[in-house]
Amino acid sequence: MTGTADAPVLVIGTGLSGRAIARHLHHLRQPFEIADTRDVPPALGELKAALPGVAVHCGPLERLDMARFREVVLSPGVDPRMPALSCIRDRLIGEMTLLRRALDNMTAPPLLIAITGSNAKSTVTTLVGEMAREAGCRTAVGGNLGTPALDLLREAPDAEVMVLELSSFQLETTAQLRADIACHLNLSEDHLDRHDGLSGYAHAKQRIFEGAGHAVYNADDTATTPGVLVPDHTSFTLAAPASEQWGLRCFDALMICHGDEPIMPVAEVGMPGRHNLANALAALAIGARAGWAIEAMRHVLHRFTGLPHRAERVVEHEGIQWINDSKGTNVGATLAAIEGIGSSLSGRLILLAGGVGKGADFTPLGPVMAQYGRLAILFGRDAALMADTLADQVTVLEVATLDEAMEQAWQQAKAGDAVLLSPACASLDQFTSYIARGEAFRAWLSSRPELSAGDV
Ligand code: UMA
Ligand code: ADP
Repeated sequence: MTGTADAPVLVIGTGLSGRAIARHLHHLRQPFEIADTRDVPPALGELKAALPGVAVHCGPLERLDMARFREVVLSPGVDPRMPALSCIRDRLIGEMTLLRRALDNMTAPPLLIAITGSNAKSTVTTLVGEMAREAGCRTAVGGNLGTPALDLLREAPDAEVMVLELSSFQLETTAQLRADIACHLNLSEDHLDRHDGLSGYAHAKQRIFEGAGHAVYNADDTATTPGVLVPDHTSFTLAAPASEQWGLRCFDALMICHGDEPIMPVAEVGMPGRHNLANALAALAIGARAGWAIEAMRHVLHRFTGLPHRAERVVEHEGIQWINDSKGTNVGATLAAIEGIGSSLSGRLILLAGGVGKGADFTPLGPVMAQYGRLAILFGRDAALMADTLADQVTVLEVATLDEAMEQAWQQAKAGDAVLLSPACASLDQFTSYIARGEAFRAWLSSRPELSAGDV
């Protein structure tokens, strides 16, 4: 039996995505087995109980005869370049290929909106989902964020709109997603180890446009321009827009505009920072294409103040803002946060950064810190590396922990300043996740006797 039609499918990975794939195949009554390269993956007993009769293989994949399987479905965290997979490269797929097949089998599939980018995916995906709901559509939101895409098929079987956040890992194994609307927000260095450098990473992201009906891209970032032919497209820019483009124009006040047409004052957008205006424009471009009422989208942009840990204003005390952007885990994200917040301040920015730098080049942070920064306080594993890069352009202070960084910031900040936690690094040297790091930022503030519990 060499990959014949009735041969089993192999699912690799027993995490969130692997379990969703397994549930999907079980629902379709397709024979499958599941593997995990860890000898004892977490919750193995629970997994076996949930999948009675399904073979579960743990440990190195070399122990398996790959030729037995019709197809191999990879979880996003599994690297398709693994040597054990080399003999079945032409039969490797991911969760999104299964999703596409399922949508093709539906009589009334939802409008599929797919969103990628190095940064701002979760923010824009959430915004677009909120806009769709406000416009009165039955809406399912998930993918790399929240519910795995395949689970949405059963959790929201009557959805009219499906909004998916897609990572480069998910797109790497996806050919011809054929999204109705595909959006690429921005490209900057991330996950380079997995994709053999920036061009491999950029290529994976570009797959979002394969077979798409309409492309939405960022006119300020050429790497987001579709590299394949898409029948129709819209773009957004933080500059004055051309006709049919989404952008910003100055009338009496700065306005979000569609071509020449003013849509809403920038001051009425609930999310802080100029970088979030790009996110608002992307969401509007998608929503307009989907045919949702502008009024509904305006409401959402006004009331949506952003997701936790993304440029989240935790407190303002004596004219100093304390902003938690713990999700700023790469240089591109922190650059956007510094520019986005810094450009709106009467004072200067105190940046709290550091952690696991993932081999990134921190040089681009220097010029923006020179422009907007008072001080960079660096903590965690790669603090010294960052300090070496930034010391020529801004005053730097190296400390051991986030708490010490906050103590220093409390002493040095002046009215009009903002203290911004946007680490440009992963958190895993000192925290369990970016969420734990953001919560530590908040906890430190709540413990200050000068701030009352209700403030933070
Ligand atoms: N595994 C192997 N061999 C490997 C690697 C992993 O067997 O070489 C096994 C692990 O032992 C574990 C399982 O695979 O049992 C984990 O699979 P996974 O790493 O693909 O993670 P999941 O739990 O399935 O979650 C994945 C996404 N994770 C990654 O892409 C790393 C989740 O995105 C996503 O929410 C979920 O599917 C549902 O779609 C998280 C993420 O960090 C939020 N994404 C990255 C990001 O946003 O930067 C891309
Ligand atoms: P993702 O899901 O892609 O990680 P998020 O919406 O969670 O995106 O935002 C992650 C970080 O990206 C934010 O904390 C912020 O630092 C940064 N960011 C937000 N908007 C933008 C943007 N338009 N361009 C670049 N970076 C951004």
